[in-house]
Formats: sequence, structure tokens, C-alpha cells
Amino acid sequence: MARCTQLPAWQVLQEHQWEIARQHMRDLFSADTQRFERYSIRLDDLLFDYSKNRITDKTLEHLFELARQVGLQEKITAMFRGDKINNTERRAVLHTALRNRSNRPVLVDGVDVMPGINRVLEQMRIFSNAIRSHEWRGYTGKPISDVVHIGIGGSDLGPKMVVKALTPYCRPELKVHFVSNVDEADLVETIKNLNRETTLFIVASKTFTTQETMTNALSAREWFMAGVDGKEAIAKHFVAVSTNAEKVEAFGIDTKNMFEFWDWVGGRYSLWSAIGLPIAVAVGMENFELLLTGAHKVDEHFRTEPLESNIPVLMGLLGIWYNNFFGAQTQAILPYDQYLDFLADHLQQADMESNGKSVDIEGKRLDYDTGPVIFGQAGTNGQHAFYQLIHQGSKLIPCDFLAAARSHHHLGGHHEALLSNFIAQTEALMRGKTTEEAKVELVAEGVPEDQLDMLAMAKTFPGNKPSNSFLYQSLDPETLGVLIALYEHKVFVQGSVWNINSFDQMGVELGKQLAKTVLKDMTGDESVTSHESSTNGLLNYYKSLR
Ligand code: G6Q
Repeated sequence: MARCTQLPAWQVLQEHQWEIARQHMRDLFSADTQRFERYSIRLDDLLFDYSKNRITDKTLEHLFELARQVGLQEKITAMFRGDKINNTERRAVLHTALRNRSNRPVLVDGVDVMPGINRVLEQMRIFSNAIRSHEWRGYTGKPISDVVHIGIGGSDLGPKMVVKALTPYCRPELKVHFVSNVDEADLVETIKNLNRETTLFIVASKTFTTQETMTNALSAREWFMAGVDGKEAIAKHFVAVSTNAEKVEAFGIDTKNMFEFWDWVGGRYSLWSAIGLPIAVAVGMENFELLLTGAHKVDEHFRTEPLESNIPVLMGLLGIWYNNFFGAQTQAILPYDQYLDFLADHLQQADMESNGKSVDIEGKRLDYDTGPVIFGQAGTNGQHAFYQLIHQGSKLIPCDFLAAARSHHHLGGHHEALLSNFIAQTEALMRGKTTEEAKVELVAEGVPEDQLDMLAMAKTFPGNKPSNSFLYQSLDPETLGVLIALYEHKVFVQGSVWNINSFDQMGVELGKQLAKTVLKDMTGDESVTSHESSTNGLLNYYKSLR
């Protein structure tokens, strides 16, 4: 297949970029009073406003043509159909089947995966109901008050983000904690005030071999057993989520307390599987299913909507426009919602692990930019930190703003202040402030003539900074499902254009491998000489200090 950069649409976009680079969005808005209406899409109550982008009808036409030339529609069909598009691991990619509320059969190697998915969903329902109704009791007969989810990466970030996002749907008497870092401080600080009799651990690991998770799980088991008589108690306090029954059993967890998932669920796409068990426990299975419903709605939209009105397609193509034609290296995720505090962390993994690749699906080295650096923070905090660089720095940073029209709380004034900041920021980034406008303000403030030019330059904002806005009624489980799935498919669109495998993670595997070798070298007191001088030096200095 031809490289995306060799395609006619790519060449056209390169020439078109010269034209657009000279135009200011301020003028595009003045020239077209219908710009917002034309460049925004509704998906039920969610509004996706992409009008504050450096685009014209021509840009969109060329971007859609690029999508057609890379065969995006066929690639979407192949993913939903269960083709083994994760070619390096020879796996299908079917997180969409996990939330397939239509229950339409989905075949992998000729076998429908839906009955298995429904069976695990039922197991999750029974378990989460039992914990929440106090039917499930600890070894001394007390109900569970604290659930500690032990996992890392894809087995941690998704559920952690969702549980935080849905805090208003949680019960104060049932706390869900997350431990991921192998740094003992994480586990120690989490369990230090917990009661063994009322604590339940979920050990979540696709492979059940990950160093961090297994180290934490073993220490958690030790902590638990230190105060308990008899190994049978473990069955009431440890459950596992994994694809590896053998290892789960070897750890000492009864496989009847194991929740299965499958190799066609990538870690960073696994919150919809049993990896989402802490979500079901925290907010109830009905709310977990609403989360699935929201994601399924986006799946149907992504699968069937024409390119021109397809939100993830637009998100992906706009990202490509800045990444590959304007040289933007980053993207900011800016939810104006404290409950979405971990959204940027989750999307950072989803995007950077998926599209942080330098070879195409045929194993050929790429000569163009792929995935952006994703970062972000809940608004308004970022405004008092890194927004300065977005407004006046030398880098182009496309931003995504997200907010709910309604808050879960009713303290007067807060929500209006929050949303006014969101909307004002998108306007300021787009409009900027000319030197002339800055001068007029300074003169009105009585600034002396000799400082006028210098200050006016410092207070000039170039504007023309692109942003997307997502505005919806409230952050409920279904809406959250919608938002996450939109971003998952945006990542897919970009990976499809770049012709990379968005579903393996060799960089993560490397880390897992290296840590084992170095761990071996750390034991004993003898000097290490098997690495280059810096690694030897670090190991030997560590040995001298410990
Ligand atoms: C995600 C990655 C990675 C993975 C963790 C945990 O897509 O594969 O982040 O989720 O390394 O792996 P386990 O679930 O196997 O412990």
C-alpha cells in the first residue's frame, strides 16, 4: 500500500496548508456568520464544536479525500468484523464487542464472542450486587467496606479514571482504592488504615505476570494473611481479573473468583471488560451498563455515519492536519470538570501507547510524524500553569475543551465561573489580541508613552490557536462512555491514516524485560560490569548507598 505521504490527497493538503497558514480564524469567522452551525455536530445532547479550527470547506474536503484514499471505511469495517488487525500479535481488536448492546454476533475464528461477554457481564453483576448488598461477607462475617484494585497501565488507568469521574454515583460507605506503582509507598499508604476483615482485593492483570502488579498482590496477600487464620479466608478477600487462569490459580486465588477476558481486548481498551469490575462495584452494574451503552452509541455512529458527519473521524483528521501539516507535536486535553481529573492520564496512555510507533504495519520505517504527545489537566487549574505557553509560546498546541452544562452540586456561582473560563479560553485562543488592541488598553490605563511599545508587544496574543469543544448536559455514566469511545476511535482514525498497528505495545514489553535483568544485577554486593559505564555506575553506586 502507498504511504499516506505519497497519496494525491496528501500532496494537495501540503499545498493547501500554505494557503491556510496565511489566514486568521478571526477573519474566517467574520466572513461566515454560519461557521459555528456548519462546523458543529450533535450526538444527542453532546455538542462537538470544531469551528475554532484552522480549516475551510476545502481543507475538510481534502482531509475526507485522504481518509478515502487510505481506505478508512474498510479499516473501520475490518475492526468491527473481528479481523486480526493487530498483525504483530495476530489478534482481533474487539473492545467494541464488549459494549455491543445490540448483541449482534461478532465472530473471531468463526466463533461468536458475545455469549462469553454476556456470561462475564452476568458474573460481574452477581459479584458487584453481592458486595453492594452486603451479601458478600469477609472471613469474620462483616460486609466489605473497602475494595483495593491492584493493576497497572491499561489494567489501572481506565477504571481509576471512570471511578473518579463517577464519584457522585458512588456510595460513601464503600470505598474503591487503586494501587499501581511498585513503589511500596503506594500500597502501604492505601492499606495503612484499612481493616483486613472488611477489605477485598481485586488483582487485575491480563497476563498475571506483570512485575508491579504481582509484587503488590503478593504484599497485599502477606498483609492480609498476617492477621488471619487459615488460607480459606483468601477466597473471601481476593478476586482476580485475567486471561491467565493457570497463573491466577498458582497465586492462590480460586478460579471461581476469577473474571475472564480475552486476548482481543488490549489493556488500554479494557475498562469495558471485567477490568471494569471496580467500576461496577463502585457505581453499580446498572451504571456500568450505561457506560457501555454510551460507548456503543459512539460505535454505531463511528461505524455507520458518513465521514463528513462522523465525530471521531473529524477529531482524527483535524489532529492529522496539525500534526503532519503544521508540525504540532502535542495535544492538550482540558476537561473543565474536577471529576475528569484523570481523563488526560487515561487518554495519554490510550493515544501514546497506541500511536507512538515508527514503523508501518509491514514493518517499514516511517518518514513522517505519528502520534502526538498528549497532556492535560482539569480546568481551571491549567490556566494558572501551562496555558501561558499555549497562548503566547512558540509552539502550536491544539486543545480539546470538555465540560458539562450542569454540575452535580449546587454551590452558587461556581459552575458559571467554571464554564465562563472554558468558553472564554476557546475564544481568546482563537481571537488573540492584536498589538493595536493592546495599545488601546494600555493608553486607557495611563501607561507612559515610553513603555507603550514594549508592553503592547508583551501583551499581544497571536490567536489562531485551534481548539475543539465538547459540551454536554451532565457527566453521567452514559455521557462518559460516549466521551471515552470518541477518543478511542479518534486514535484508530489516526493509526489508520499513518498505516501503523495501534494495538501492540512493544515499548511497554521492553520495559518489562529490562526491569527483570537489572533486578537480577541488583542482588548481591559484587560490582556489576556487564552494562555500559553509566548503568554499571548507577547500579554500583546504589549498592554502596543502600
Ligand atoms: C496497555 C498495555 C499495558 C498493560 C500493562 C499491564 O495497553 O498493554 O499498559 O495494560 O502493562 O499489563 P497486565 O494487565 O498484563 O498486567
